[in-house]
Amino acid sequence: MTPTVIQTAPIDGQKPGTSGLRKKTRIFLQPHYLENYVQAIFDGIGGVAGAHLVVGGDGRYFNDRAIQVILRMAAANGAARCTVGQGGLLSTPAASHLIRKLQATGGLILSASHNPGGPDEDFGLKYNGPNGGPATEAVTERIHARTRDIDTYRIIETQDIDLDTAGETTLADMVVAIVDPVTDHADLMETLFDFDAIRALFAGGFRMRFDAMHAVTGPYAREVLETRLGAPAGTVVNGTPLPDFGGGHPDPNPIWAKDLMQAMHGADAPDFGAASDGDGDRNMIVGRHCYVSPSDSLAVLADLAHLAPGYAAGLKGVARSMPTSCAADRVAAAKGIDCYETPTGWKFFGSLLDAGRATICGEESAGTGSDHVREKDGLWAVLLWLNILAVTGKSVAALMADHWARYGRNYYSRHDYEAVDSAAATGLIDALRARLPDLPGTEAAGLTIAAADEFSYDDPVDGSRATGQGIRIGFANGARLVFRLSGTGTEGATLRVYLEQLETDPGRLDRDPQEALTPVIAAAEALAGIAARTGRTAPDVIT
Ligand code: G16
Repeated sequence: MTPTVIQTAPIDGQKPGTSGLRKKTRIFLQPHYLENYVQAIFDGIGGVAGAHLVVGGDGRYFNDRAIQVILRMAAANGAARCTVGQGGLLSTPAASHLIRKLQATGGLILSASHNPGGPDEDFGLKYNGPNGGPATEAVTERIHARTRDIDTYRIIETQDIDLDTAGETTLADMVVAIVDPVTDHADLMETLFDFDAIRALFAGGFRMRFDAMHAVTGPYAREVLETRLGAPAGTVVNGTPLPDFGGGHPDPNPIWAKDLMQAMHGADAPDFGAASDGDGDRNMIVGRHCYVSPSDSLAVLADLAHLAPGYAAGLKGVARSMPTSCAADRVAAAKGIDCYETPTGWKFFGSLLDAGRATICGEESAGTGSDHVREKDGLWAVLLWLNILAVTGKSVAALMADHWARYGRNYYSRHDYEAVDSAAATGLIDALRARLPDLPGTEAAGLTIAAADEFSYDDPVDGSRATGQGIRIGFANGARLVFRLSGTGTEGATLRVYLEQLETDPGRLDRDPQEALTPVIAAAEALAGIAARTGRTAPDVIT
């Protein structure tokens, strides 16, 4: 089979965002769109001659077709081997693990994460490097640069590969290995957690509901929770991956995982609830009548991870993205370990994990993970929680009360304004930026501003610098406000406003977060003029 060289031309807008290229599916379906981007990835990483690539995705609409194209292009570009998840499925953490385990060159992961799927919804593609983590900024920039001067791509014209049958086949000179996507990841989980203790928990009548949201984690969760840990059949709900996620948003938060929230707040609520997203890297944790915010989850896991065998030696350090609440910082301080503050994007944790500076990382956007892979890992977070619940014998609510009593509570919320006019959103951020030097010492809605800056990050390991990573406003009373534009949306701009208020008064640790944050919400409006600039008087999503 001789590779065909197809003439093409650059297509505007192929700039990767926070996590690879995410666009409306119909944009990806345009002639040459996918092919241009795949060739730009191959060229941007210096070619794939002789390479071993891991390929898989979250099963959304176009996943299977795109994989066929990627395989034919990999073969045409001289790759030696592609390892593909059976049925084209690989959760993002499972792909990260496979890259590391097989010492592959890297991987192509097809997902738009928590965004809905279907011909009129979203699609995405990202490249992960040899450490199993998302491409660094430098690699991403090379890929983007290549999209801007691309003139040809290489592809083999042949029949489709059977993605559903495990085993090896060839495509021109390239070996294609179709592998069970679940087993390796489940085996890795067994090395980290006390499966006997969790098994005993379930055997004792502990009840759990895991909502896989019709996305990729269903088979992983069934294997681990129901088959290996003995949770009753039916513990995993919505466990079959569907191309359109059953018409929902596979976004594990109280808004989109409403059924789970209702079940966990009902009269006969299970002891523990969890959900994961489209590609299995995000998680939501909820106890009986007790939602745990992602920032609090990170802090509790950092505090109690030593109760799991894989972390018994303690943590080397903790890292969180800048907008994530500062709850983990106080845990790190109490333990005498470093806490790193990075820009939004899991790619920024990679160098800290590789260098052994951080063991656990987390983000307000429902991602937590550790150095076992180089991605966030939804099922990992759920299992660490289960391990902690099994060892302590406490409920989620009791653990949270203990945590806040010891460390204080960072009331936290994120307000999202979606599909905002891009110019209006950029104007809002620009106006705030211009005022930063004058803000300290002034008041916003009665709160005194102590500090104001735009976040920049100097990676302590590789020295790379990332600028323009969000506007930070710190208040004298311990409150904090962050404004940033999302890098994962596919329509207009998404303005994210992150709100935080530290509370240490023991009598005020059990308030409704939105109520506790009312003064900070007012300060955000006073400072940014959100309603006037965007025409929106309320956020679209509050998490
Ligand atoms: C990605 C990144 C995360 C980031 C999230 C939201 O997650 O890996 O680090 O926190 O997007 O980013 P933004 O605020 O720019 O929309 P995922 O789960 O979507 O791959």
